[in-house]
Amino acid sequence: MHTTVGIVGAGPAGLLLARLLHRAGIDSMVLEARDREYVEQRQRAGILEQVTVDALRSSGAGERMDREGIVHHGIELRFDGRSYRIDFPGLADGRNVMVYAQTEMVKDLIALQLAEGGPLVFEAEVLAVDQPDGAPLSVRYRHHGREQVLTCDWVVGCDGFHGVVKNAIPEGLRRTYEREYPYSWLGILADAPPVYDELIYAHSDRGFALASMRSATVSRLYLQVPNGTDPADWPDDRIWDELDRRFALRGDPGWRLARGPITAKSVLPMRSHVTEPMRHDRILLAGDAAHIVPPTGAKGLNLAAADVIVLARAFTQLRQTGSTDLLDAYSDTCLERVWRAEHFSHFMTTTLHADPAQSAFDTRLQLSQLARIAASPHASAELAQNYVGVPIV
Ligand code: RFL
Ligand code: PHB
Repeated sequence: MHTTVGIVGAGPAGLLLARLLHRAGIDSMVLEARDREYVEQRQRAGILEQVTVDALRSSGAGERMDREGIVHHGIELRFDGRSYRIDFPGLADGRNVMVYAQTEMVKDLIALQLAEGGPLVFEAEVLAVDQPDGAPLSVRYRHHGREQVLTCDWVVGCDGFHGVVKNAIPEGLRRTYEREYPYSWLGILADAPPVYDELIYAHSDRGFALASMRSATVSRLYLQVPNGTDPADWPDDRIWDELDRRFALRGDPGWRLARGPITAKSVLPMRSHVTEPMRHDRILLAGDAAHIVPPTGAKGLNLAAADVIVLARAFTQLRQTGSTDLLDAYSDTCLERVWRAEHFSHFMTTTLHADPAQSAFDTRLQLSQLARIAASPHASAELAQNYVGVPIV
């Protein structure tokens, strides 16, 4: 088997890339280690930037998102028992974000790719990418217990943080930058209506909490917990009580979340990570395979989408003109956006969470920073513009 672009991984990055290439008339094949059901059920992100929304539409997979997605025009910051709204359109050139779950986006992309795209093979675990001199790249993978080989002109590693494609970049040429955080998130899905029509990011002396949603009847909520927390130590009532404490409003002591059955519960660790460069010869990395952000800025999925938008344009230029200019610039183009998002996600994370080692002095600095954001149009515009993301030029 041979294809022009071999794509490893059918998360948002790999699937969106396959769709954009298909629309540009470039053939590709996607190899995914897990089965379809697993990939479609994985609970993850929920906020799409305008750039991601536009790319989904131009990939042909935007119809259900436009019907069911919820446009959000701002977020609420809650700290020191008070709440402040950040208005996106007014502060960020009319831009907004869309609430549409990653699981739904992935289902839409898979259905369309299987209906009218190139091959998308589930339960095909890539073992290694080999680069014989002058010959096409070869991707070795295991499918139904048999080892097979796909040869490709280009290979794109969209295989997430634990992926194998980055191992094909010689170690001496790879640089990694990393930060781990001394806390995790306990995330729940609940059959309970969101109590507010926008997301609430809360700083409290008991730690961070976030109220998000999936629909008018399903809430997605997160609590800061210590690393290594076992979700079994958090019975449902304990979670709801703790959420209410962290979202408490001084002027409205009766404020409570609407409660309902909790349908999923998991703990996720937080990490910042960048691998550079994102291209070596005919091997490219996109999405979590190259970079991870803590979820506080809602950037992970959007960065993955931005990478493959840039990459699809580069392959289109190569096909139409024979020029590799955009492919040559791919790593630098993406890393500029990646590092902006790394900074913003780190800023949001460290400003809103309680580090177990932090002093009362550190907490006062956090509160001063949050008060500055609330009081200053410049400071809130900086947050709003980073949150909604910048267009790809
Ligand atoms: P993905 O989604 O991890 O997809 C990678 C795919 O590659 C497959 N794979 C392989 N396939 C073949 N052969 C191999 N050897 C392979 N190795 C791996 C995997 O099975 C998988 O299907 O990466 P992608 O496409 O770059 O997309 C990135 C986003 O998924 C990610 O940035 C966000 O979901 C991050 N993230 C969150 N971001 C947010 O903005 N808000 C969130 O609430 C949020 N929650 C999360 C998250 C990431 C999580 N992970 C990765 C632990 C919650 C979790 C649990
Ligand atoms: C989510 O809805 O899952 C979500 C929203 C915003 C974040 C992180 C996660 O910053």
